[in-house]
Amino acid sequence: ISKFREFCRILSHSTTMSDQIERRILVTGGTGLVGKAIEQVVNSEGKKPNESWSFIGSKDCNLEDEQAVRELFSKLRPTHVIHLAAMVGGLFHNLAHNLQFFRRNMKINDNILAACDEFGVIKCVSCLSTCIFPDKTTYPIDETMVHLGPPHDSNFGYSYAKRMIDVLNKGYAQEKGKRFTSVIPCNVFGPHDNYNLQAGHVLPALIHKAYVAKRDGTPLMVYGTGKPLRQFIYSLDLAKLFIWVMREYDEIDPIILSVGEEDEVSIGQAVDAVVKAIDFKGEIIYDKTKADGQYKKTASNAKLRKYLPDFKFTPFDVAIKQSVDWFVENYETARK
Ligand code: NAP
Ligand code: GFB
Repeated sequence: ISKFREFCRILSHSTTMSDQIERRILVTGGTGLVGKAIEQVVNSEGKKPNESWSFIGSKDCNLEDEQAVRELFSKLRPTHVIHLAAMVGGLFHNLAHNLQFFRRNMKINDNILAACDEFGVIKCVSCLSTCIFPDKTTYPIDETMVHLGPPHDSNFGYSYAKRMIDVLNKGYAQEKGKRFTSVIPCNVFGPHDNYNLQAGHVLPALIHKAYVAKRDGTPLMVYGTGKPLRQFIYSLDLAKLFIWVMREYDEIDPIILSVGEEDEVSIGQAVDAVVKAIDFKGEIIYDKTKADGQYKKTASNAKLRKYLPDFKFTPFDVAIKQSVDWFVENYETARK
């Protein structure tokens, strides 16, 4: 493995050195929160002359269908894949559908990596999540801890399916010499999020609920105690890091893409940030009959900082304001 890694480093360095190698990049999950952020960054930074990008959603191909995936790869012939597509959701969606989260994501992930292998994809970057780490753990969590114990029970289906991506990546490296790797984002938010109140994550749900409460003059209902702690990364910051991983990162082992431990906030602080950004002045009610989920999943971004010591994250309040403004401007067409 170490000789292979050295070879990859040379290959990757030569690739980095001469960015003349043509890259046909397929982004699965390209119509979602993270995919749309990557598309925005790629379009705003200006495309590299040797790169062409395809962003696909489920209408382009149902990635649970093995044959459809092979036909997609045969048509597009990608050299690089950013694999985002998944059944995704917040705490309450996971609590209600652990089996679906496991089965659908296992199918999607196995189909994508098998097609990457069959069609000679040079590099595939898949997406895990900080919520998949062991629930009983020491802090801060780091990349070496993915498999060291069962995940929080609320999302075991999603978590085990995500962990199998790391197992598949190791298998493809060992048996086929493939460069398939993964990143581990903390909670993500930003424009084009999923604002559905049953399936969505906490920040898009709060933004949606605060918008309606302000419009109708009703109280803002927050679930749980507001005490759990989360690290939140702005989707546009994550997008820049994802593009860097695709172009420069050459390890098979995953890398956490998260704000620092010191940027962790409570759900209550997240509520305050949304309320301030949307200028809601009504009553806020915490419904403590609803689940809190995992209390904390504090992750270290030390490995990322070793590679990118100067990367600047958008300040949380600024990112929340931009996300709220996007939702207000796009209320009619937003996913909700
Ligand atoms: P999202 O907004 O829900 O988007 C999901 C994407 O996957 C959409 O483009 C969707 O297509 C596509 N998709 C779902 N099922 C599919 C299928 N059967 N065939 C083809 N495409 C399918 O999700 P996201 O928040 O951007 O998440 C992207 C990745 O980041 C996921 O792997 C997720 O696990 C990971 N992640 C997310 C968070 C977070 O807080 N959001 C945190 C950590 C990791 P349609 O648009 O057609 O439905
Ligand atoms: O983003 P979220 O749904 O998922 O956050 P997790 C759940 C936390 O926010 C809980 C509180 O403490 C909830 O009580 N909360 C308050 C709300 N109001 C609301 C609301 O209206 N909607 C929601 N959804 N929460 C997820 C994992 O965990 O993290 C997923 O289950 C995924 O698999 C995601 O990986 C990144 O952060 O708790």
